Amino acid sequence: MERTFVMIKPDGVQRGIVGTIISRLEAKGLKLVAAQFTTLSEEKVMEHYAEHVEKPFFPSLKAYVMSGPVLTMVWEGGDAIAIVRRLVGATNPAEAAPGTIRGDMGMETGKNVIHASDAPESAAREIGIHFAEEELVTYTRIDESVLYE
Ligand code: IDP
Repeated sequence: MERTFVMIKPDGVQRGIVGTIISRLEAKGLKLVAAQFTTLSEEKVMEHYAEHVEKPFFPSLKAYVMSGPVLTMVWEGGDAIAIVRRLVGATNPAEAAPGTIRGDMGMETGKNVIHASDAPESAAREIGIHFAEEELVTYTRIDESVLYE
């Protein structure tokens, strides 16, 4: 089982599509193991997006993700990191495939609705930034015995 960090960004919250996005992840078979509705501090944004701090778009990215509340979550499942990235779609919603969250629900890179970890190392790092170990809940979903071979 893998865990991945997912964040519904302020535009997703403002547009009232939090429930739709969660439904897609739940319906896929992924298990929600942590969630927090919060506004990101500057410190957390700098840490989370450390690889982008020097990029020209960073000031607008920082303003965007701090512009309102976000829903931070951890989802668990077999191959969860790659599966969630595929469900989320390409960074630019204008080019993201139909059927993906960004492809179906966004218009531009600067307002692309959702974040999801891109690799095991970034998932572990991002979960550690946003959650304490004891906030990750361990439980069995009742459909797990029919979801997996
Ligand atoms: P990802 O979110 O699909 O993993 P990254 O390249 O890691 O994409 O970029 C992180 C976030 O930074 C993007 O989701 C988007 O919000 C923002 N971003 C990336 N490139 C640009 C850009 O060229 N203009 C504006 N925002 C950008």
